[in-house]
Amino acid sequence: MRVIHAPDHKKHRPPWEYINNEKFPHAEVPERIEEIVKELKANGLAELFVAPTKYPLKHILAVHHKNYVSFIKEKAGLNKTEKDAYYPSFYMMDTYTPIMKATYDAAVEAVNVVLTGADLLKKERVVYALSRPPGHHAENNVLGGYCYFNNAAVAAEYLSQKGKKVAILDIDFHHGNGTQRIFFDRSDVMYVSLHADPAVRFPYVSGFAHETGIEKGRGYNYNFPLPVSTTNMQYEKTLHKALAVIKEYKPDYFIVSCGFDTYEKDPIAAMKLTIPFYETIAQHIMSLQLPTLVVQEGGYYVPDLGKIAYSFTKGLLK
Ligand code: OKP
Ligand code: ZN
Repeated sequence: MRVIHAPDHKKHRPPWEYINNEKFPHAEVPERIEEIVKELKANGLAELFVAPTKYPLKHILAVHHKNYVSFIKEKAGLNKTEKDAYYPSFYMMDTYTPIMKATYDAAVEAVNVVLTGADLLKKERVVYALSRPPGHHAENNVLGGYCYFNNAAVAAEYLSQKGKKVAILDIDFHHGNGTQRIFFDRSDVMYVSLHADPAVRFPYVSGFAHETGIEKGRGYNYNFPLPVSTTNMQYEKTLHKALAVIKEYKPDYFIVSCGFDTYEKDPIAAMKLTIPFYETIAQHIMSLQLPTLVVQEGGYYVPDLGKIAYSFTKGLLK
């Protein structure tokens, strides 16, 4: 196993999110990732860490529209200090996802983190990519939900070349509308997601069970909306169903969009999963015995993020 981590994300620090015109301190802070790094290293896993290598922009452009990519680069450049925030006027789905001076570089680096992880799957059965900012809400030309470039989607597109099949399991509390949308018409990348019922939770507009794909992608998209206050036991039952679907698909690669905002103390979510249960989730994931790339998405209760990630990692290492 390898853990991929890079420093540039720390300069990307969105100050506020606006929810119904009200201003809240932003939940997606650099300390999230640094807390995970600290705890994994404190538990003797420091030697697993590797820095990412740089990849050409073409991998991002395979998933995102070129005007959208240059929009983020250009708007980031308009900010004079690291505290300036640009709330975009278009290419946006919400008021939670400002472009900061460091956003473009951080988002590019997050993609480098996951692509480095993808390449390491040649020799590792599992790789944990500590990507930040997260990615699963970003569509081809839409940013939102704290996401700019869809890290998991770029990795999936990269790994799906040469006729390979990729399955993405999204276990973040929120539905990954971006990932779903990007692969909705494709059969070579399957998207399977467990998340809080979008009728009442972000992103509201997608993640319903009847969304099963279109054209060639019909039957290759699975949504498992769950009650907002789902417990370990309920979650595990649905996880079994989701993994059965993936097993039957027989993918060559397995990407896990891994959010820890299903945790019982998460400040922006409401499920009831406990720290030891993340080890169980990871064990179930590893039971498929596929080359597995874990891509960090959300998770906002910073004081326990390290413990959650360590619990999850123990399951990956079993
Ligand atoms: C990003 B990821 C909370 C409002 C919703 C946006 C949530 C983005 C989640 N009261 N804020 O999927 O973890
Ligand atoms: Zn989330």
